[in-house]
Formats: sequence, structure tokens, C-alpha cells
Amino acid sequence: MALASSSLYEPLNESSAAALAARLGLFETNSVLQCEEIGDGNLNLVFRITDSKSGHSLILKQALPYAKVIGESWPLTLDRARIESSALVKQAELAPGLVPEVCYSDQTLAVTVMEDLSHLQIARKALIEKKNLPHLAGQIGSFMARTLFYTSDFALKPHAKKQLVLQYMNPDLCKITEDLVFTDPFFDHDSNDFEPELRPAAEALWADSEVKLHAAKLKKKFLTEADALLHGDLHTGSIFVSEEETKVIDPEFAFFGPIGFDPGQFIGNLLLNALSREEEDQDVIFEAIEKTWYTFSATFAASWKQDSRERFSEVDGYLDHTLGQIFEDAIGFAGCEVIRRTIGLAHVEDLDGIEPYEKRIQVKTSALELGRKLIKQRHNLTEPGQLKRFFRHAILR
Ligand code: SR1
Ligand code: MG
Repeated sequence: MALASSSLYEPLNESSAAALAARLGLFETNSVLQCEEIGDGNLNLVFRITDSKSGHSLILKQALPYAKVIGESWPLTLDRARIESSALVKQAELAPGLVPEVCYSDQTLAVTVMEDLSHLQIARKALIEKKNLPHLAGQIGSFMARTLFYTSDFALKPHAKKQLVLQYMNPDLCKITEDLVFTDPFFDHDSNDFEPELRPAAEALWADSEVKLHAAKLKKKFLTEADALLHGDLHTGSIFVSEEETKVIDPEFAFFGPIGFDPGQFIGNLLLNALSREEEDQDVIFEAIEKTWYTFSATFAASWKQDSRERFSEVDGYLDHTLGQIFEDAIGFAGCEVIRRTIGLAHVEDLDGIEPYEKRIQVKTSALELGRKLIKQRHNLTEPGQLKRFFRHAILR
């Protein structure tokens, strides 16, 4: 991968993005480049640049100095482009084939150029369309186990681990999660966004001091436990899929945090999809959650047995304790994710696309109930096989 640093930042447009790609020699000299801005995310510009002669295409992503979804009133560090490109390179090393290949990055321009994955579909959309995704759960379970285990103190020497923790300090993006996932949805905050009919359920949540105490404890874990290099935003909109392939994208929220956070966000988003389905279509989602967890725990355990450098790792019970704590945390984080995607700032199509409106309100009310119970009762859930019953019981009104 080429790494560069130009002298001046400027936001690109379709013509300057294509010109940059040509200047960098990312395409053949006689190519005819077409460029389209295709970004539909919350934060960045995303250009697809195609050589209309050969059909070869690349993605050029550029961070803006503010959150695109809000505008210039919400400044945001360009350093997230460095975090994203270096996390993609690290993840490719640890989980080969499961992230897009990076071919160029420039810290000053806040640009990452990578493989175009347009032949794949965003997992959230595929799940809404009830596509068959036989490898999604196994490949995400394996991605999480390998990236999390091999960046933790179980695998790394102490100095190397702490060096990486410094390299992935990501305060601006962590602050977004601290506010939008762990704080604002639990209070009557301006950033929240929900239908007026949900106000009684939101007010019941804000009056629930037990759930707030648990949310405070989960937030503290996120703030302080530098276990491993997280993806940091592993919802189903950060994953491209087909029946055969899985590719994890967008690790701009990467930082050293609690291992349970990535599994929790992924499971939380599968639960949001389950909420959007009729009961007879939900089993495949609960099966995916089980497969995710069993692949994660089996891969993590195999890596532990083969590569742990921790003196205590052979002590009876330590691996089981570690996996049990990760699972409990993941369930709590999943509960926070379900709540924030229901009444917080950034919604998901799984819930917002439910028609008719009355049904959407009913499902979102259930989502708030489910989120609260996942957070409060996470200690009682010890394996993913219990989730289906728990889910059905939690949303009974
Ligand atoms: C203003 S950013 C809102 C959300 O989009 C990202 O994908 C993260 O999930 C963040 O919380
Ligand atoms: Mg993103």
C-alpha cells in the first residue's frame, strides 16, 4: 500500500477525486475515468472511480472536517482517516480476506483508496430483504475473534500493546459513541430523535433508575477497558455480503476498548432485524446469533490455546471466565445499541422501514422494552441459545 502526506487538505469533488486517482497512477495511463459520489453514511465523502475502458473501479473515501449528517456545526477530526486506513491494514493481517484491500492512503488529504465492493450488498439491506447469508455469522465470528484476540494482552507483548493503544487513540469518534450510544438516549436530550407516540415509552426509560445505573456501568467499561483493538462500529451497515463473501468496512471508530463491544453491536443489530420480522421469519436470525457466538468463542479459545503469552492462561477456569465476561458485556452493549437505534440520533432502516406506521410504533416500543431487559438482565444470560426465549418474553406486552 502506498502511504503519503500532501501539504494541504481540501474536500474533493467528483472531478478532483478522479484527477487525484489519475495523478497517483491508480489506473492505467490511457484510462477514461468516471467518478460518482456514492456516500450515504453519516460522516464522509465516498467516490466510486471507474475506468470506462477496462471496467476497473476503486473506492476513494475522504473524511470531512465535520460530521456530514449534521454539518459544519459538528467539527470532527480528520485523523479518523488515518485510524481507518491503518485499522483496515491491521485487520487484513489478522483476518485475511475479510476487509477491503487498501491501495493508497494520505493522512493530510484524509483519503483512503480501496477495493470496490460494489458486487456485494450491505448486510443490513440483505437482512431486510431476507436474503440467505449462510457465511455471515461464521465469518463475522471469526473476524471478531482474530482481530480482538491478537490485539489483546493475551497475544501481544506489553510494550507493543501499549504502543498500539497510543496509535489508536480516537477521542472524537469515541465521544460520539459515549454520547449517542451510552448517554443521550437514557436522558431527555436534544440529540434524541423519535416519533411523538414513543414519548411515554422513552419517559419510562428515563425514569428507570435501575437501567440507568447499568448503562452507567457499561459506559464506564467503554471508557476505561482498553482490552483490544475494536472495529468500534460493527453494525450491519458496516458489512458487505453476498451468499459467499463477507467484508467488514468503515473502522473509523477503531480504538482499544472492551472486547464485548464489537460482538454486542453486531448481535444488537441482528436483534433489531429480528424485531422487524414476523415471528415465523425470526429463527434464522437467532440461529445467526448462536453461530456468531460459537464461532467467536471457538476461534478465540483456539487462539488462546495456541498463542496466548499470558502466564495465567493455563489456569483452570480463566478462559471460561474471560469468555463468560465478554458474553455478558456483549448482551449489555447489544441492549444499548437497540435503544439508541430506536430513540437516539442515528436510526436503522430495519425499524424505520416498518409499515404501516402503527406497526412501526408497536415494534419500536418493543425494542425499548427489549433493550432495557438486555441491559438489566445480562447477568442471567449465559449462552446465546437462551436469547430467543428471552426476546419473545421481553417483547410480550
Ligand atoms: C453522527 S455519527 C452517527 C452514527 O453513525 C456511525 O455509523 C456510528 O454508528 C455513529 O454512532
Ligand atoms: Mg460508518
